[in-house]
Amino acid sequence: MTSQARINVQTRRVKVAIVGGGFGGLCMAIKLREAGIDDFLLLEKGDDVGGTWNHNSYPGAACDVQSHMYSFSFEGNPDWSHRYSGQQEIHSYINGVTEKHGIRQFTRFNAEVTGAHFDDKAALWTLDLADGSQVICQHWVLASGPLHVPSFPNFKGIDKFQGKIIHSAQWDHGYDMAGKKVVSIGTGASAIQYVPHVAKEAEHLTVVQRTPPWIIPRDERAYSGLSKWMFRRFPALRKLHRLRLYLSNEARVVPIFKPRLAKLAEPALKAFIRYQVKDKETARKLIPSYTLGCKRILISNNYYPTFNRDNVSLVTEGVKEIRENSIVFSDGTEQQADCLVLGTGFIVDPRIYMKDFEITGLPGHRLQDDWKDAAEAYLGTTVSGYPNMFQLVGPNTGLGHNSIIFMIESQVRYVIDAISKLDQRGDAWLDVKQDVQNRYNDKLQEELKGTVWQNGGCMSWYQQADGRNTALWPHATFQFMARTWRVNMKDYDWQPAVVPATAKASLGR
Ligand code: N01
Repeated sequence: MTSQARINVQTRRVKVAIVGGGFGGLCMAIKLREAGIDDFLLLEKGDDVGGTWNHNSYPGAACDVQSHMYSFSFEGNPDWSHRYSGQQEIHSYINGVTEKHGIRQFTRFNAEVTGAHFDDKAALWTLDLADGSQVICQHWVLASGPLHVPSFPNFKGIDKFQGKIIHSAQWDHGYDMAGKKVVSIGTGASAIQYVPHVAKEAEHLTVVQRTPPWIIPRDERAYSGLSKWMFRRFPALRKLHRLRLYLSNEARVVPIFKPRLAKLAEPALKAFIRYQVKDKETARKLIPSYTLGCKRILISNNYYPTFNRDNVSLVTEGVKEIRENSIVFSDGTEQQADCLVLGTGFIVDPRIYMKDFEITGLPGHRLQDDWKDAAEAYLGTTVSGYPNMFQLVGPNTGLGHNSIIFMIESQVRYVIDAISKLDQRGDAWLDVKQDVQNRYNDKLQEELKGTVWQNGGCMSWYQQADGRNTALWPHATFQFMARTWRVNMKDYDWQPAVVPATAKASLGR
């Protein structure tokens, strides 16, 4: 069926559709408007903008990148309360930016995309929505983020559990933990933030740790009234502050390539753990055995002291089985539980990475199949065989050392340049050449081999089961900005608006 034949009253036709209303989708919408493109629609699955910062509202949720860096370069906020802001403050920043740029009128909320299909005859994409409607567009931007689908480990017997199960990304604020026995599984970035809060509420909290994270102290300074006034009165000062934060974060890229340098910091951090945790055996269990930086380095001042509380215990045995009202560990011990909190992260299986719906491109291209072994894109933004489809925070654009918003802004600039060039040429679509994409990814994987992520002796969501890292950008962020500054015409096949058979043949498809 062609796109034309599918059009019905519930069909909306736009030049650009954006999927996801987090930082990425919002940035895309703002920059489209600035480029004079108002013919777009932002589709958001939830009932508000914010993406991660709308969904992840667990107690203690906060960002581990400094607020003046974790915000748009073009929308500085002089009023950040602290060096690192909490979820609510970030969410209200996102809402403020949405209002200021009038993006709400372009947004359809509760609009879950369930499929995206390219019609090469019409040179149009059709996005299917859960409510049965469709959006037909020339371009679309997948901005739903890589950490999108919560991971629920398939523990034996979990379906028999009679208590409450809460995932960190789907917190139930109506559930009262007071007087409850809580077992929390996972010790990643999310868990170390909610654990200190749950410990204060629950009668007893058992923290189940498979691999301890490296945690460094958090510089929690509040900005004084004078600082905020200065930032407001003299925006150049705020920009200088941001630049200083950017450069100090950027310097952290060096140990990524020199794991031996990262190791130099480990004795001090081990001493920090022993100093903070009174029980020697617990402190020993909290010390990682892999190189600092191999997994995401976390920041916290209140995680380690939580283990000094009488109502908190640490378990390092694996989960063997879950029963109606308890958890059984691999050493046979059993812990009663009223509530199970899963800080077990997100599914990063390449078949559903960035999306949990079917995407079909040019004939023979289905993203679930093309990404069966590994999620691959060109500059994390375009994928060969999927013309006029762009991704934000796509494969190998994640960071271990600086703000992802810097990467998003670079990608958005690139997408706008691609759309503008296509319009100038009067072409129907652009499609990154397969050999360009292959060469790019081969080189990237080569460069990743020397990094702490591959050689640090750990596994993390950065890696697939075969150890291949398809999540992170292994260079300075300004190098990514330089690479994405402009679209190199030679990297792409450009398809004329009318599709003569000869032109198709010349594309080799
Ligand atoms: O998820 P994770 P997350 N049995 O995948 C454990 C961003 N973020 O939601 O390490 C037992 O990091 C797993 O153990 P192991 C940030 O990019 C940022 O915490 O695999 N345990 C691990 O401890 C971050 O990297 C912020 O051995 C199991 C934990 O669950 C990303 O989101 C805040 C298990 C999962 O940790 C993800 O963080 C929050 C099993 N079957 C998130 N399965 C900030 O900016 C998994 N685990 C602060």
